[in-house]
Amino acid sequence: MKTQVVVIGAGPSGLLLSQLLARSGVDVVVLERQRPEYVLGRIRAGVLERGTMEMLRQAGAGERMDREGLPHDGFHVGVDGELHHIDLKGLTGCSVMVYGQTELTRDLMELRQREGGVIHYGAADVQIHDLDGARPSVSFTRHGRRERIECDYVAGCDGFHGVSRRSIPAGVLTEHERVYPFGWLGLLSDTPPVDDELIYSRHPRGFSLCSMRSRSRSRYYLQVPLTEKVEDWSDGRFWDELRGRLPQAHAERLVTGPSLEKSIAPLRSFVVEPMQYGRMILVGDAAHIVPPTGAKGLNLAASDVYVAWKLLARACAGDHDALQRYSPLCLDRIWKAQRFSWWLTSLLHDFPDTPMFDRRVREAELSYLLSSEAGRRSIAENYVGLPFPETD
Ligand code: RFL
Ligand code: PHB
Repeated sequence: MKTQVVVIGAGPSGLLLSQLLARSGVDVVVLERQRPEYVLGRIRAGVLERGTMEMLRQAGAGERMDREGLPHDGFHVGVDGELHHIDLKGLTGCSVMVYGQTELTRDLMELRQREGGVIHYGAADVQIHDLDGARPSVSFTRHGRRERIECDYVAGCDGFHGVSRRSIPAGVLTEHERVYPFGWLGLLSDTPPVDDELIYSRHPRGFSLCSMRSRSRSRYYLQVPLTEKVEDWSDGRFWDELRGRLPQAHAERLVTGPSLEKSIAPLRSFVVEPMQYGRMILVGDAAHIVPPTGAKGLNLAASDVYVAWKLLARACAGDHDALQRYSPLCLDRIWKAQRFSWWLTSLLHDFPDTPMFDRRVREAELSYLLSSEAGRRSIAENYVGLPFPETD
């Protein structure tokens, strides 16, 4: 088998990149380890930046998002029981869209299928060969048979635990990492959201986030120590703890119900440099992870896809040096999003063992920023998303 680009991973990055490349006339094959139902079962991101929305529309996958997504012109920050409003629209002229990653993935999957895209699900033991030569290939096992695809380029879109990053020889990559001493316990329920807008709250008992998927489906998160087990959190315990961290009026009107999903995600900041080796580039979570506080993970994946799409299309048209520009173009925006996600996480979460002086300074920083229009604008600019890199 032969193709121009092999995309490894059919999460949001792999699906969106393959769709855009195919529309630009590039021949693409996608290899995904899991079954489609498994990929759709992962409950993850909920907030899309303007640039991400625009990419989905360009890919021809924006119709249901525009119909069913919930545009949000602002969000709230709760500090010890008091709400502060960040007016995204007023401060930046931009809004964000609440539309679940599951829905976005479903839209892209169906579109790829309708347009005849090749996605091999259940591709086991993917191995990447000859990345530093002119003719790489990717082998995998499917239906008990080993198969091999020759290609010009490989796009590693296989997430943090994927095979692409690990296939780069030792000594080439530098990894930057910060692991946080807590995780997020998430709960999804068919209950109306407690507020029209998202609420990110700081509280002595720990951070909480009230988010949503629709007007009748809510997504809530609680900061929990890494030692917690999801089995120890009955729905009742979750709702009681959330009520305890919300401002009183919200606690009183919180509508509770049985959970549809409950899971704990550890928080991590991670960046690998460079994001390209020979004829392979790393895209999305394969190259970087942010703590979810700034809602940046999926959106960073989308801006990587934008650069990858433009440069791979150019490389496939004969400009073989185009990929050299991928890493520097992406990393500038990635580090700015890393900074914002780390900073918001630091301000809003409770860090055990923090000296009192440091706690008081952090409280003063948050209080200052929320009371200053310049401070709120800085938060808003980062939240709605910094401009995409210029690829021309
Ligand atoms: P994914 O989604 O991990 O997809 C990678 C795909 O690759 C497959 N794969 C392989 N395939 C073949 N061979 C192998 N060896 C393979 N190894 C892996 C996997 O099965 C999978 O299908 O990475 P991608 O596409 O880069 O997308 C990244 C996003 O999923 C991620 O950044 C976001 O979910 C992060 N995130 C959020 N991002 C936002 O922009 N806004 C948010 O509001 C937001 N909230 C969140 C989040 C992530 C969370 N968790 C659980 C980590 C909230 C949470 C709780
Ligand atoms: C979500 O709805 O899952 C969500 C929203 C905003 C975040 C993180 C997660 O910052």
